[in-house]
Amino acid sequence: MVLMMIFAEMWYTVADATSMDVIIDSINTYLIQTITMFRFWNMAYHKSVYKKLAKATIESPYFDISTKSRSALLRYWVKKNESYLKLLLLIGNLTLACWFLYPLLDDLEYNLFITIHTPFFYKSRFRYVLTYIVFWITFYYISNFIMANDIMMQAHLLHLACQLEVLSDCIKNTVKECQVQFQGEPIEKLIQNNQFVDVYLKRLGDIVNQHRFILRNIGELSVTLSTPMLGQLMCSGILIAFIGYQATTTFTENLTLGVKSCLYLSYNLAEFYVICRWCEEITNQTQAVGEAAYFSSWEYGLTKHPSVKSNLMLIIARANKPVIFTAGGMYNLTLESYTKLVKTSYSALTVLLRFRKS
Ligand SMILES: *[C@@H]1O[C@H](CO)[C@@H](O)[C@H](O)[C@H]1NC(C)=O
Ligand SMILES: *[C@@H]1O[C@H](CO)[C@@H](O)[C@H](O)[C@H]1NC(C)=O
Ligand SMILES: CC(=O)N[C@H]1CO[C@H](CO)[C@@H](O)[C@@H]1O
Repeated sequence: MVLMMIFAEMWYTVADATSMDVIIDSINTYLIQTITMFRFWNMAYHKSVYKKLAKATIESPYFDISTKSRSALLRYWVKKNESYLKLLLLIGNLTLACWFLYPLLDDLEYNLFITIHTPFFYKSRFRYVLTYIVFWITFYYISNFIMANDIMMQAHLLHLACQLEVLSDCIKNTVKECQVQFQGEPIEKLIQNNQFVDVYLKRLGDIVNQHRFILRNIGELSVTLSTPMLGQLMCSGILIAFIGYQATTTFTENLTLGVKSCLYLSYNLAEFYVICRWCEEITNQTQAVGEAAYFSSWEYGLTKHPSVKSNLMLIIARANKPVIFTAGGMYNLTLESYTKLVKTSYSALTVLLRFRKS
């Protein structure tokens, strides 16, 4: 359905478009659909990776949220996920509402909300209503497909950030939590106790396993995401410039169309922001794991056991090289690149506006 829609929209651009504004308008619609299709295909192609990621939080035996502070961490991330999900859905649906309304509110007769080539004549009252409803259902479905894709992407990234933060908390509190089983005897005494050292080592081993497991998942995800994110970056750049252009040129003439453009612009800005923000968060969290290992109370003399030392060193060494998500290996997905992208798009927008004036 999406492909048919994109095809019909491109047909319109090639065959019927009359001005630059119309061409830009149609590019705005099919660019976002194309990149979503590409991302969806990529996700379907790497289904096994995403399946593993989806199960990683609940099915990992070492994902330990037994303490109050760690279940609070989990709740924090659940809440974050929910609020960003609501934000994206809100902006998306407001955009759609304006999108569907503007052809009904302006003074043109029988115009549709997308620039599309129809192989039949629809400019009579009955046919127009029918065509409008069919396109409305199709377009609404496709738009929700786009939003669902973005939300799924965010959920995958948030899970990883949450797992990493929980792991950091586990590492920081390892000694304290092992102490509990020994009625809170002072640590200076406990390090002489072989039973305690065994308990501690077992726990540390679990943590090392969980760390390796999470890092492997992140590595696989970042490999599968690299190409789609490069596409997303380019599309977002073009879309932000073009929609910004549309918003500035139409706002004074057709208010609903102007509002629609502004909302659509916000959606695109928010979508890419969410991706960059959570990718950076994961990068930061992978680093934080190393710091947590440093603050894990090793200084009481636990490191005189060689395997404690090597396990801690392993964690720190792995955390020393933070995972950075990239778009095609060329751009780091961080908030800094996001700012750069928005700035570039803004420059392109001013060029477009100057071009229009002359
Ligand atoms: C990641 O860490 C850097 C440097 O400490 C900080 O400036 C940035 O705000 C952090 N990013 C997020 C998303 O927390
Ligand atoms: C991406 O981040 C790494 C590590 O911080 C840095 O070495 C590299 O230059 C960055 N790449 C770009 C394109 O900014
Ligand atoms: C794209 C579109 O609907 N443009 C209309 C905006 O409003 C002016 C005047 O109200 C119309 O002439 C345009 O066709």
